[in-house]
Amino acid sequence: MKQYLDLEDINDLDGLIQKAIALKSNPFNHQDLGRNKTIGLLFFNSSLRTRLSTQKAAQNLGMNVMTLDLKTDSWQLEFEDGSIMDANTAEHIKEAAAVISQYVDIMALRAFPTLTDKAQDQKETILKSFQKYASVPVVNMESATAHPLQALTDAITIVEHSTIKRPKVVLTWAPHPRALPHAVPNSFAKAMQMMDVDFCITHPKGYQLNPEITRNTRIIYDQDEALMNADFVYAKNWSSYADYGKVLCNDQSWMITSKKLNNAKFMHCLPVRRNVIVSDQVLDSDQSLVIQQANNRTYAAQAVLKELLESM
Ligand code: SN0
Repeated sequence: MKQYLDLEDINDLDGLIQKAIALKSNPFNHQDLGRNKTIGLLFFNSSLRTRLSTQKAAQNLGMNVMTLDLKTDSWQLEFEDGSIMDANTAEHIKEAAAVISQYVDIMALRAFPTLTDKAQDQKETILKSFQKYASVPVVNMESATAHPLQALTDAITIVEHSTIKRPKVVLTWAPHPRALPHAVPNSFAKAMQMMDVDFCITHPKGYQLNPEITRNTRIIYDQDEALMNADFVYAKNWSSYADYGKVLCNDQSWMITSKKLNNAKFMHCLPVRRNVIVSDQVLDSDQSLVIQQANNRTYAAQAVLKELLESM
């Protein structure tokens, strides 16, 4: 593996899931692989799980870790080619990415979407600029349109907790007071399309994800119908894609309750708004996998970093 920008960078998803599960049993087996190698974790946005689990994954492989909060601790970066930099941006991505590449062996980046400029978000300007001007592998820790480390985690969690060969997996939209990105549902949908699962998506009208991502996946507008006989229910809010970045619906009847969940397992990437996205009763029950899911973030990241280190 030469980079991990999106799920397309995975050759064999089933194989990578098994490698991650093996790392979970023996996390310190490859300490020599990362010796004298450094990962740089670069954040434009907040993080809890991604920052700590990626650091832990790197440390498990014997790597050194450096973290930089680009939004508060560094210079404001310019991404436009040919720009006359006489306003707020102090450093061009050309210099920044080249310089950081001399300090690290792998660069990991978090850069959320604007949710106002659809064209810029769809182009993945920030992630792609880092990739273009960096001379080391780049890992996506959630970009404008994708969160592939989360999706790999979700795939691992479903494989670990499946009791049948082809489980039914439902991705359901849930309400939220703020406008949230499409990265998590996009990547989850892509991962499910790569697996042998019975997958469907349910959301209110107006909340269609990018059709290039949902492709042939069944969309069911009636949430009760979609949830029927589900084995895994993955809840997530996202803002409208068509009416870009807008909150069109706040219908609390879309919140996941124990009654709606029935016998299914509950999944969410976290952070989750209690009693908005999902009821306390669900989150506090044995049917919730959110804590186990967050634990798997370490082994998903470790499996990816191991592939990158082995390709150097
Ligand atoms: C992010 C998102 O993409 O939806 C990160 C998820 C891993 N979530 C949020 O921004 C939630 C913030 C909130 O106010 O609840």
